[in-house]
Amino acid sequence: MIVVSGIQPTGKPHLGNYLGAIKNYVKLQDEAVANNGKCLIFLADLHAISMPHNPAELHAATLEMVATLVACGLDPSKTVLFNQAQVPAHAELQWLLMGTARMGWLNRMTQWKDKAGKNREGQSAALFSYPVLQAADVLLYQATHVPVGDDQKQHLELARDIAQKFNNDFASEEDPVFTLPDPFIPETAARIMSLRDGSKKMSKSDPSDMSRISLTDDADTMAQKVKKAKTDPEPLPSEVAGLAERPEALNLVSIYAALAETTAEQVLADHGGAGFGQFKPALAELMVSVLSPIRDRFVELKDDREQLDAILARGAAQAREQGTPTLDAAYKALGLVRG
Ligand code: AQP
Repeated sequence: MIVVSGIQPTGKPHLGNYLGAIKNYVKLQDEAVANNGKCLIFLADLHAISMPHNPAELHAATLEMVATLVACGLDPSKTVLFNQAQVPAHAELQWLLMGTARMGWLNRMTQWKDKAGKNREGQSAALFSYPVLQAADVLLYQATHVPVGDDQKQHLELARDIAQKFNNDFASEEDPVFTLPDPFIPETAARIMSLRDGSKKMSKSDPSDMSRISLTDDADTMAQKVKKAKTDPEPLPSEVAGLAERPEALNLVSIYAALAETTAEQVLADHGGAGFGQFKPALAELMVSVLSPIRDRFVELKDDREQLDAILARGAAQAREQGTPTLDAAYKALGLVRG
């Protein structure tokens, strides 16, 4: 069992990142330890430069993200926690895979289409080839389990296609260079939506801070955001089918279910018939009880620069060692001569 996943230090991590991905990092970290496996979680700082960015903010956000992940329960003695920029093998393997990835495959990626919008010509080449770096990130360590939110499913399928084609073209079925990774997507909360618009996913880059719950928000801010969340005038139905045309109501019920570690059916069995005037305070109370301890740990850790740097340096050294055999095998399979 080799667990690998990453998160971009492009802003403050939010409830969607937590319920869709980070919670599963922690769960799989413990399973990996119990099964003599490995867990590697990285800050995707190389991905972060695919969009316009401020270098000083990227550095600060990278350290904040480490503090957040540790506050959420990632334990650097169990998980290899590092940033991509300290492990050059990620960028090297991306280049080696660029000969295998097809333009048509990348052109079909919905994240590329969404982020580029109508201005494709004006986007960075890094944004277009972003999924190839993602493939390198997981293939480098022979990942078996990749905990991600639903929005990353397509990129992981692409990583499998790249691995399969590379193995077919340059290796053999008996002795493949890469393992085909499987996504690990939560059943509830695989895609948490914006609090302002139930058709858009909650995102760090949304210009409205009211659209997301940041893991660093204090209790009052969280309660305010839940109170102001967009809803409709109807009371909650008693069955999930009743949420079909109500994306904002479905989102709040899903958030409640994921935080309470129960199902949407159970939430509606308990709260069906309630209006949002009743349901929102209950949701805010639950959210604060789950997220406040994370925020408290984050506040303790965030200014301990020495500890955060040490975590990243140690993790990077382990990751460099771990990735070497696969990188060597990829160079060799391609017939590239190295020293
Ligand atoms: N709304 C979401 N619901 C569930 N899971 C989510 N993830 C992101 N948003 C949601 C999952 O969080 C992990 C880390 O994501 P990321 O930061 O690497 O990239 P992202 O998907 O691009 O996240 P954002 O917040 O939308 O960032 P920006 O705005 O910078 O692009 C991934 O596993 C992702 O699935």
